[in-house]
Amino acid sequence: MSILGTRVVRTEDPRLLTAGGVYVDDLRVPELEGAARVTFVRSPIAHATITGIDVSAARQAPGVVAVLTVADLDDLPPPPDDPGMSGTEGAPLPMGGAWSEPLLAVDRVRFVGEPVAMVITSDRYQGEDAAELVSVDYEPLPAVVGPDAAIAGSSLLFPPTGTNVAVATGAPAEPSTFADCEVVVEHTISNQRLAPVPMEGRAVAAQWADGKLTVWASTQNAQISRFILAGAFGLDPASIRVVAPDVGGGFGAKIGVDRDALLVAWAAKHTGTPLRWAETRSENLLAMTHGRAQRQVVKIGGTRDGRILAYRLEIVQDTGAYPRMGGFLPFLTSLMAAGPYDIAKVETAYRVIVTNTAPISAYRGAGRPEATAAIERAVDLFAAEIGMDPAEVRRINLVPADKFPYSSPCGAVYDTGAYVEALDKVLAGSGYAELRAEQARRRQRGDVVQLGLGLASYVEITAADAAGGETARLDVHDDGTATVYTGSSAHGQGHHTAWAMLVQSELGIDMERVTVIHGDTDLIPLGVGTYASRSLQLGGVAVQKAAVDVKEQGRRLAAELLEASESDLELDIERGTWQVRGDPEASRTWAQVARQAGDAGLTASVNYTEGQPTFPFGTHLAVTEVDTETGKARLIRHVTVDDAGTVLNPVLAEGQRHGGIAQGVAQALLEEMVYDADGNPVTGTLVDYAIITAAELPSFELLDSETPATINPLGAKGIGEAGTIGATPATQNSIIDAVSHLGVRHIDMPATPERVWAAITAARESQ
Ligand code: SMO
Repeated sequence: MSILGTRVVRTEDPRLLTAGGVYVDDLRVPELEGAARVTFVRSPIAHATITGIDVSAARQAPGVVAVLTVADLDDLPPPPDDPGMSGTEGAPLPMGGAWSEPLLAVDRVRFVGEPVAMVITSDRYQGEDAAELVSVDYEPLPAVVGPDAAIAGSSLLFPPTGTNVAVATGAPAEPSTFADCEVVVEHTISNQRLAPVPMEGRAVAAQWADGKLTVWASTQNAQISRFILAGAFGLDPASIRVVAPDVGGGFGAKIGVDRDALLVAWAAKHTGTPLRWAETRSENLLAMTHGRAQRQVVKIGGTRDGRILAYRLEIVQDTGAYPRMGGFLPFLTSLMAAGPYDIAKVETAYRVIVTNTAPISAYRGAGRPEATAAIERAVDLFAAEIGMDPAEVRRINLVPADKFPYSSPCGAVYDTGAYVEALDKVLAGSGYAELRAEQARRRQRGDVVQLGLGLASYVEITAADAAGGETARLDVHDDGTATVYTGSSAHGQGHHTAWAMLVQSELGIDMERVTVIHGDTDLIPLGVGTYASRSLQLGGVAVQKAAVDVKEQGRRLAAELLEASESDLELDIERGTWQVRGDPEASRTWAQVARQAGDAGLTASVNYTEGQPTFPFGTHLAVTEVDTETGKARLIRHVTVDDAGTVLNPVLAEGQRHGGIAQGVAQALLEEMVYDADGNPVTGTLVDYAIITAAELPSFELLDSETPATINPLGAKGIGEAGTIGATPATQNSIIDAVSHLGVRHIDMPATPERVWAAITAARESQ
């Protein structure tokens, strides 16, 4: 029996759970012997001109090696454009040029947390003290916070551009779009700003020796990081080595390396000292990128019997102080705007604005959760307006199974799907009808604690940049062990388990005898890394193809050893041996076959570029109890189908769903990165920024569904982001549903007790 599809426990865990991982700040390598510490001096003001920086006192402080400002940057080439994902064709990217981000603030700061100077000290604590002595003269400017202030433009972040709107694109509202609709509903909704909060914050170490730069970074992509560093320093990539050791989560915010990491690498050259930097939790909340941050206007229309005919989504994407990948997110939101529904007319339009807040970039789903949140709210608003059960409205409008591949009006081609089946499975698996009956009883009795049912059906694009490909090399050694070198980059997902399973299933080499290496550009110069739920469908396929290649080489070598014809040979997968068909007595092991390969070695390299995006889908049902007197909402059940094609290892897939659901529920219930009107972050610690814990969550009820992708030989789609995408609107919809009989139609996220209570009170007062 093949190991594929079986519940193999993570081989990573014994080490991570006992000895612990080795993260950047744990590294004790000879190259970093005597490394000094970097401390950033960051702007305490959201928007100001800098009229002077005095570092003289700081330079005299104990342990100080150097204090650097922009004046010291003269040995650097001009700043690079956005260090992010390469832009998908058609997306206007407002990066670089007039909007470009200096490495250190030049004469203006644009968000609280922006790096203004760097203090290099022997010990970390000395850096904290010396940084306090750097005196910066700020002349405050009016801060731009939120869409209205940005669009009004009375204060500009980049005065030469004449505007805070970096991009405006899309379809103008066409009145005829909604002409055939009997019912039209419109609403403005907030997809609030979130902080990624990886357990390990950003961390970088850098060393220059003999003209070669080595950077250890907590990153999702060593190879992309190398590319960014090469661009920033005008270096040949061959003279840079990037190593990603254990990485404690990324969620999109660790794609490549950012400006702070570039500064550490540059300062290591400037000072001639190996350097380390690991941010504090406060720095992480202030100055790592944030995610989401869209204001959306949804307009949905259709017939009274539940058919949706038209949908329009207008987005204002806040991209923070500098247009990094945030400028690209609404392109993905627009691409997936129609969701899993067959809607005749769909229009999208968006603006990208700059504000005096931390830059926005990818965060678990990066643009697609925002699309799902918008249309799932719109569908519920439409259902409430026509008085139909939201499950029924979804069933009527979901793309039916016989329409795949389905060309959405937004330009995406959904590969395979069984959307109605996913919905029906969740309704049956949750006992939806009985839950509705219980809800009716509580309403009838006028219970204080009401029950809410929230659905979200979704489809998302994964591996949107599949054409970028992914690499794998597989070596089989003379002792019968094997090594995989993967361009994918593990940071919690379980790649080492998954890739070893692929080798075992193809070659019969036990996965305990397979070593997986990732994240070192000296060993793996070519690769892309892990984001956009791309790993298995690209990197995994590359590993499998390398294994198939090795197998064919093995067949030839075994034929030589057994003096038989290749066509008579077979590989016994259970034993991992080659034999003449029907003659297991005369067999050769992988060790013998590898030795036969001689000096050339038994090895195969693959750069898999034939992949295409895939479209996972599913339905989530959230069940909440809402206390109508206090406004407190509690999630009591969460039932999901998340169909990501053929599952390689249910343990890994379920782990991704668990984490994703928790993060998705967190957006609906708890999390928001808040700035006041002056651009001061007011959720700058984990006391104010409420991340979710197990105490707020029920056990998830995960239902199985596998509709294979047809584009790749593993049948795999992405699973990393799906849970987050479905869970957020399902939870939000359930809270609103719990109080909809009181007249509530919408509550913005996070649905805090205060917001829920205010919505109930406002609805009661207007009746
Ligand atoms: S938000 Mo992801 O790492 O594409």
